[in-house]
Amino acid sequence: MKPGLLVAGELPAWDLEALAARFEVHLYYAAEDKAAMLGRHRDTIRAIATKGEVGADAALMDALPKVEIIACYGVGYDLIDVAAAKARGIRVTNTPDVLTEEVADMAFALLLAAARRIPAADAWVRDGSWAAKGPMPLTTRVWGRRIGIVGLGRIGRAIARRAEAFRMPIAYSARERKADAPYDWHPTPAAMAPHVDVLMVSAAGGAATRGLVDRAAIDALPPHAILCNVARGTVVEEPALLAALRERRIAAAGLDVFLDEPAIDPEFATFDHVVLAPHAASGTVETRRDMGRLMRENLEAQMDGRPLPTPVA
Ligand code: 8YV
Repeated sequence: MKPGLLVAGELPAWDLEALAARFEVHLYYAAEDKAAMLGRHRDTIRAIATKGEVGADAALMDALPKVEIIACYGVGYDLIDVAAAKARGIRVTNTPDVLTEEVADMAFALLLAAARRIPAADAWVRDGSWAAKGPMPLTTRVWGRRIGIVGLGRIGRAIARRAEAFRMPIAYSARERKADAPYDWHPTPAAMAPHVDVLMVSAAGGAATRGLVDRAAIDALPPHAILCNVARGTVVEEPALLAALRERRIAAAGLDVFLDEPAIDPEFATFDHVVLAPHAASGTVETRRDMGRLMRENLEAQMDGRPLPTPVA
């Protein structure tokens, strides 16, 4: 008999098909009566597949006492209660590295789109403004501007590599100076903000970074600054960001993540100086296939009693 797998968040069909070869798959996200599903398969579900935006809490773990592993489809596992998992002897894995370059690409896509007003440019051509009114209003430069990266982890470093190619002076904020990073260090985003033209948020989510980019940081940005976030909505103090955008105290923003997803604060959509994306930074076919493969490798390794490829706990 195949072990049971609870799929907590929606996955592509190619992953579900591959998982079905090894597991009895239970689509929790699609179940109308979730409690009934948990009750029915309480003794056979040995693994949970979840996603960054879905996570897994202690109550779910308690409902499935045979679970040995929670595999996250994503690098960020801030919504998985890792302490609760550890206390129950449940392993936790994520999908690092395979999405790093993709997220860094999106960070720059949002930055370029916000600075060069790509959505407005596209509209200018489509709606006939070009022919009717002439050239669109001038935009602002990205290359050579000073970038400050909040969180110099894997993704932050991939963003920094791109920034080097754009000949941008690079700074980063982190609790500790990183001996191997040849960039200017600041202990907090607020300390870094006055010295940058672009504030790029790429820190891990979770309790430790909640509101890290706080009102002080946002208020310390120069008025021509562009803020981009490809991390988690929780990392930025959203009311302060909204106020800065509303009062035009910063020039623009490029945002892939928000405090409330997918029902984001509707005010974001009223700004013409903001470019929005639906938490899609890792969302290419190529990277999602790699993420799915790595998640499956973790699940299968646990079932086979082999070492886990990418454990976090
Ligand atoms: C999502 C992410 O998990 O990796 C992360 O931390 O935020 C994303 O890759 C992705 O949307 C999959 O659900």
